[in-house]
Amino acid sequence: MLSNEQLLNYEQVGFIPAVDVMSADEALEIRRSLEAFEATQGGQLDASQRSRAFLLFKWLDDLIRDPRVLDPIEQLIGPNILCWSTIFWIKEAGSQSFVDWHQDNTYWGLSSRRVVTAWFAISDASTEAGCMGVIPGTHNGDTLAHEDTYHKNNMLSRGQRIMNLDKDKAVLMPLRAGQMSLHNYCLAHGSGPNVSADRRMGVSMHFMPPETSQVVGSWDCASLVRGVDTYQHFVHAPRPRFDMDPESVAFHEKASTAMRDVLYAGAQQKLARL
Ligand SMILES: O=C(O)CCC(=O)C(=O)O
Repeated sequence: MLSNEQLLNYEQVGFIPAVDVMSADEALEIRRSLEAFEATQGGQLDASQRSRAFLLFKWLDDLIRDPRVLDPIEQLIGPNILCWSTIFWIKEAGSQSFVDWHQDNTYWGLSSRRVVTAWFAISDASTEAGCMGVIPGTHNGDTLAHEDTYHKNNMLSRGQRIMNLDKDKAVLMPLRAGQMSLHNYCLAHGSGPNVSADRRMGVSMHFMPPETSQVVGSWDCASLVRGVDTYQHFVHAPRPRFDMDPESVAFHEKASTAMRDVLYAGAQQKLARL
């Protein structure tokens, strides 16, 4: 559980840097499951498999419902919780991949400013490996101007980045495998390349209160992971009974396409990144 001090600090700075979720051994089991799947298709995940993969992998559906993840989320947004999406962030050892500074509320079409990202470290996300950094307090200000760069190494859909950002106050959030960081999705955040000898493997989970609505896409879905949803603004996603359950895989196609349409709304190019 988060302390009162952590909760107060979250309101002010917009993030909580390192919360223990599980042991490194348990995280390694997750890594093994993911890498076993990657191996079945001869390498890395496809773009569409990066997003909303809780519809593909039972272990990820379990993670978005894990009390060790949800208890802190409940303290931040209340007892009724929808998971809008998950996204894999995998940087290969020595890769130049980076995530430029951005605020997610700019692109996700969600009406709420209270969406929380839990970024879970499947492998160590050290400073060397390109852990995430944040600019404290930016969640409380205006949404900053972004530009689409389509930079080849930027892992974001459009290679977007905040223009004219003062990065002097940036804080890095290194995590050990099995820990998560929490941040408000309006907070400016990003990460550098992975210069370590191991893959940096993480999955972000995006939680919102059910009064949230989708204001860009005409159809959207979410998973009810705790409590009740009296608003029904999102179609509730099915749960996979096992990895690659054909019913939830079929739903994933619609769900990941809908998310992609929202992320690329108004963009000049659609890249195969998400
Ligand atoms: O993995 C990263 O470095 C960035 C992740 C991110 O942008 C997010 O979780 O919203």
